[in-house]
Amino acid sequence: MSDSVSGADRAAEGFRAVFGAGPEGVWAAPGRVNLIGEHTDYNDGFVMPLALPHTCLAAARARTDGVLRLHSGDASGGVVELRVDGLAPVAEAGAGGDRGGWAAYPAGVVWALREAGLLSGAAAGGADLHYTSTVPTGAGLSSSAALEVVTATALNELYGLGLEPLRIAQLCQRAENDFVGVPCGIMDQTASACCADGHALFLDTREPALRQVPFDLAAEGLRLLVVDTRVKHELGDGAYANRRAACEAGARALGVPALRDVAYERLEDALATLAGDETLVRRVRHVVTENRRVEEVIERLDAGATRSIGPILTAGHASCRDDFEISCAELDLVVETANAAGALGARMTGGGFGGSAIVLVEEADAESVGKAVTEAFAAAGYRTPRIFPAVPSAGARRLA
Ligand code: GAF
Repeated sequence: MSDSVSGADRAAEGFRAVFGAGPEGVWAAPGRVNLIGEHTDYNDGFVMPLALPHTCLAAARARTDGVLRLHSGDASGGVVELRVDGLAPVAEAGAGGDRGGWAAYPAGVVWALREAGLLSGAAAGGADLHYTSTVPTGAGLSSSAALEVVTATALNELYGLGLEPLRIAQLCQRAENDFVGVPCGIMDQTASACCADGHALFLDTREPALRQVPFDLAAEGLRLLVVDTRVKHELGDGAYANRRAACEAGARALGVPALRDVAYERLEDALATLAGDETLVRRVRHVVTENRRVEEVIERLDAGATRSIGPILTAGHASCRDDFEISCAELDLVVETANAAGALGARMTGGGFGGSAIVLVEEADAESVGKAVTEAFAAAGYRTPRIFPAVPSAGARRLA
């Protein structure tokens, strides 16, 4: 029995224990790492995530009385009971700084479905959902997006809505932006909804358009390590919104709809226009060069030159660190140590200010590089990092 099948059994069992009868089905949605393209998604730019084998599972059953009952096997606090017709964004509901806890994410998805006019008749009846997740939380690996996407995927089938995965991702982003109040882009939800086994996902966020790019590391004798630094710096939340605002200001100053519209070949001209505002210069330079790095990585992967993406990943890290200023000492230490120990390349992944880095290594070097990072963390007095391989895995799906 595979892990996901036994996981589905456990999720169904958990559902039965909480709600007293079996679920109609069990669904899964993964966390992600981003190979390249950081803070480009809200600039109409390019990203290239891949799904992890770690998933959030939802065992679910439709109801007919307009009630939503949510339970997590990973959180304390019991069943959260809400009325579908009473759902209101967390900020409006006055839940304050805590954003309403974990249940705000699935509740936000139901709200987004309702706001999109998708919940009428039987679909307005509510549901019982029990969750259990193996996606590390607070590690920048999109545990929240996995929770949103598994909820939407389950309800899509339970209610027969016929939504495509990309539409599911958009509704989940709406839930996070407008219900929970986090101004994220579309990358994480799209990765969780749309990724394919053995592939990285090239997403042009403007169209939006998707392309599955073969990324079979094992066949090439390579490994992509995830290094979860196990730190999350407090300034992360406000700083994300601050970076987004800076990008919007940069686009306005340059007279373009989004920084996507600044061609890499015209970057120097654009930066000259912004001269005098050094922070804006750095922010714009990151986004424009990062979009170019995504294109370069795809060119190399299409040419079968996977090893040669290593230096591009490391250059991406330098840009995140120096121009976008979203790295931190722990992430920098991973990148420096891994590269010095023989990695092909490394970079922070996700929003930044803590969370995880990725390291591309020859399979034969994976252990020694991981050991070097762990020892460097011990020497610096940091918490022991959690290191595991990122195996490109499937997006959201039904398990049972
Ligand atoms: C977070 C956000 F949720 C994404 O939308 C993206 O902006 C990412 O940070 C940075 O690339 O994961």
